[in-house]
Amino acid sequence: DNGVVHHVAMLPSAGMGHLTPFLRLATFFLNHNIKVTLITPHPTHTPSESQLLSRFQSSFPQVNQINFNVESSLSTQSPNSHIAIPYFQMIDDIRTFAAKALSHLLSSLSPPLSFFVFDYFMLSSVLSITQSLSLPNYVLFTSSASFFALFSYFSTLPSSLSEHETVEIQGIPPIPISSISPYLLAPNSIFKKVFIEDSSQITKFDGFFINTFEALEHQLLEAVNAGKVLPGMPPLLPFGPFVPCEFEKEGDQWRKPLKWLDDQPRGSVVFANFGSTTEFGWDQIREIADGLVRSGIRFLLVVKDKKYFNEDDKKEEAGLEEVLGYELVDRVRDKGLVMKEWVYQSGILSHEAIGGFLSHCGWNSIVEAAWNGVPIFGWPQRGDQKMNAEVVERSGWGTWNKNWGWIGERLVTGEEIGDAIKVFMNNESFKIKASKIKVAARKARSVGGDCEVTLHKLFQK
Ligand code: BUP
Repeated sequence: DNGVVHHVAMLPSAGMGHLTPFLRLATFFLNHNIKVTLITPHPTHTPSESQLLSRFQSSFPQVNQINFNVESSLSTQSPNSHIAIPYFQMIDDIRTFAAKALSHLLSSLSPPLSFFVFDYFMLSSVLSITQSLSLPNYVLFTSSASFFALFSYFSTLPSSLSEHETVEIQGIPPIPISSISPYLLAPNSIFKKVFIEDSSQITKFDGFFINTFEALEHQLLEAVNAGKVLPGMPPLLPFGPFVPCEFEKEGDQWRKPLKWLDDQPRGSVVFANFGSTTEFGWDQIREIADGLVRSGIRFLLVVKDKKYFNEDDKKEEAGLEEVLGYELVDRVRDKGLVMKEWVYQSGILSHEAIGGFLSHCGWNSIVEAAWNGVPIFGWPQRGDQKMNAEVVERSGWGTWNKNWGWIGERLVTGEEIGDAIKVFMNNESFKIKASKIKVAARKARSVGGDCEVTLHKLFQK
C-alpha cells in the first residue's frame, strides 16, 4: 500500500508443529510483498526442523534469517550434533534468549519493523520487550480457535476445575472436562501455572493470528471477536487455512508413498499418522496394524515408536519387522503400506486415493485434511487434541471415539480400531461435508478471499 515497505520479524517456537505454520504464514507474507526476518534457535529441536529451514532458505533467499544459539548446558556439550534437547528445556532456552537479546536485535533491524509475530509459547517473555520498543506485537496461536477460547478464559476459571463436568464459556459450546488435558487440571502442574499467567496478559497484545477459517470455526471466531468470551479481547485474525508449500518436499523420499497410492483406487485408502510428537509403545503399534488389517480397508500407516536404549545408553530405533513381528508384516503387505520415517503428509492427503485420515488431531493435520477435503477419524492423544477433534465432529466431516482415552491410558485393541475404521470409511455424510469444507477452504485462500481481507485490515490498523 502506498509504496511502503512492510517488514515483519517472526520468532517460532521449537517443534515441527510450530515451525511449519510459521513458515507457511511467512510464505503468505512474502507472496504479498512483505519483507520477512526469521529468527530461529540453533540447533533446532529435531533434524526435520533444520532440514525444513534450509529448504525454506533456498526457496526464499531474500528472507533475512537469523540464528541464535540456545544456551542449555546440553547444547553446549554438543553444539553441532542433534542430540535432542528435551522439549521444555528448549522452550526455556528460547525464552532466555528472548529476555536477553531480543530487544537489541529487533530495534536494529532495517527497515524498521511494522510488527513482530511470535509463538504463543513465549507470550509473557516477549510482552515487556515489544512494549518498551512500542512495537506492535502479534501472537501466532498454533492451535484451533476452540482451544484459543479456553486459553483466553483460563485465568478466570475456578482452580478446582476437575470437580466439574464441563467448562461453560459464554458464546461457545460447553467444553467437557474430559477433553481438557490432565496437565491443565492437576492442581500443581507447571503447565497450568504458565497457562494462567499467560492468559491473564492476553488483552495486552495487539492481536492473535490463527490458522483457521470461517467455515471451519465460525461460531468460535464470532464469539471471541464479539468479546463474548472475554471482554476487551484483541482481534483474533484468521489467516487460515495455511497452505502447504513446495519447499516442504524433502529430497526424493516423499515420492515413495505417493507411487504406492497411484496404484490404489480413488478414495479407497485410510491414511494413519499420529504427528511428530506421539510415540506409541510397540504393543499399541501392533494393535493399530492389526486393526487396519481387520478393517479390510486399504491403508497407509506411519509409525513412530518409543525409541529404546542400547547397552551404551544410546537411543535407537527398531526396524519395522522388530516392532510388528514377521507375521504381522506379512499380513499387512496385502492391503497396506507401513512407513517408519517422516513422510510428506500434505502431499499424501492431496492424493485422490486417500478417502480418510486416522489422525491424532494436531491442529496442522486437521487444517491440512480440511484443505484437501479428507474426512477425519480422530484419535487425540494429548494437549489440545480432543478439543480439536470436537471441532471436526461439530462441523460434521469426521468423528472420534471418546472412550479411547489419552495416550497410554489404555491399550486400544485391534478389534476396536478395525470396527471403527470400517464404519468410518463407509460414512457418506462425512465425505460430502469434507468436500464442502474443501471448497470453503480454497475460497478463503483465493485472490480477494478472507485471508487477503484479513491482511488488508491488519495493515490498515
Ligand atoms: Br509425523 C509427520 N510428515 O510424517 P500437527 C508430520 N508431518 O509432514 P504435531 C509431516 O508435521 P502436536 C510426518 O503435515 C503437519 O504439518 C504434518 O503438526 C507434518 O501435530 C506437522 O498436526 C505436524 O499440528 O503434534 O505438532 O506433530 O499436536 O503435539 O503439536
